Amino acid sequence: MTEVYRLYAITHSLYSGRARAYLIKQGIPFQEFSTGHESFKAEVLPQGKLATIPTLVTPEGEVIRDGAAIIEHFEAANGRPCQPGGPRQQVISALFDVIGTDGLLRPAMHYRWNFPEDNLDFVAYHFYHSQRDMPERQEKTDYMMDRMRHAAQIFGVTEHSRELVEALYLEYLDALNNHFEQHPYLLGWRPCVGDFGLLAPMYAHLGRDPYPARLMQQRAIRVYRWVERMNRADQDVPEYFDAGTDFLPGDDVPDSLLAVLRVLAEDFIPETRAAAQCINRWLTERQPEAGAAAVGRLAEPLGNVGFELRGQTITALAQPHRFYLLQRVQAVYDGLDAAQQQDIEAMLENCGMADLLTIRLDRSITRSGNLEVWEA
Ligand SMILES: N[C@@H](CCC(=O)N[C@@H](CS)C(=O)NCC(=O)O)C(=O)O
Repeated sequence: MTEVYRLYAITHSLYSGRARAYLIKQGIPFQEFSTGHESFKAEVLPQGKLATIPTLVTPEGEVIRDGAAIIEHFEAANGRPCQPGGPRQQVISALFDVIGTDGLLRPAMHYRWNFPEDNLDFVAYHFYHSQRDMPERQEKTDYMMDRMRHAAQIFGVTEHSRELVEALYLEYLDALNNHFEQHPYLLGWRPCVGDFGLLAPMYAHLGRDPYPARLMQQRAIRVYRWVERMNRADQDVPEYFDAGTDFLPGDDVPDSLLAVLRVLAEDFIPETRAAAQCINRWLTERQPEAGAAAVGRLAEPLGNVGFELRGQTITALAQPHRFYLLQRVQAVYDGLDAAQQQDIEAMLENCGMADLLTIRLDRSITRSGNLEVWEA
């Protein structure tokens, strides 16, 4: 009998889209439940620790909370099918994973919450149906929606910055569309871990809510097709001739992808730099114990940071999660010999991302018992 995994997730959730697509692409049988399902609170939450989605339950009953951890579970067990072999492609894949899960929250939140005429009914339907069927269902729905609406501001979208957030998003969308002209996935003919990370904001919010989905369909057809493709089990590349099956040969990273990163670097680099300074200051002052929660609702909020973007100041929450995933980019680089490191530095210089190799927290983050925690 086939063993079926249980994926606690919901259609409109940003992080759920990343794990779901991975399961689909890897042919892993699963059934999806919302956190409104009775079993979530009773059976899953005690082991998952936080009520976040996605959370996976294996056929043996093991609970894995967090999209990155779900993907890592299968990657480690199955010979890393979504990790390219060469260091250049490995760095790029890990980099898109961080940017997708943490670097595109501003446009994702803006295009969901700031176009209520187009989006509100659609979004409300989904929030309502992710709540348990109890008398306070509507109240809880309103509370969750208000919380997420507020998140847009916390991540830095205000009346003052919205034009800039849109301008940057459209430039990124055009560059990504251009990349997909030659390649169906980021690094060639199959998805890497970075494709799944990038899908997080590009599916539920930017590729599915009515206003941004229409924008994507009309302005960036190839990006829209990639979003569809990422949610299909087959390779789904009929519009490409001479399709291959693997990552690009020779550890090649196409210029078209570096052009995408060049746009993304404009806010990702100054925001990461400012967040690292803020979190390092906090670490010095607070000296959290080894094993204390670093990420999630159990962790203390660490503060807001301001950074400059095209002559404007954006204020956003400093989030350790970005650095948890950035550690993976840095680990690939740290494990290389001097010549290979120079090659990576040159590639990242070329797209404005080189500073990511040196922007580091004073303490590392690891996972323990389904939580991200500070190391000693
Ligand atoms: N680092 C986690 C983040 C998961 C997360 O924050 N998920 C959101 C939904 S997209 C959530 O469950 N939010 C509910 C809450 O924080 O109460 C992951 O990558 O899975």
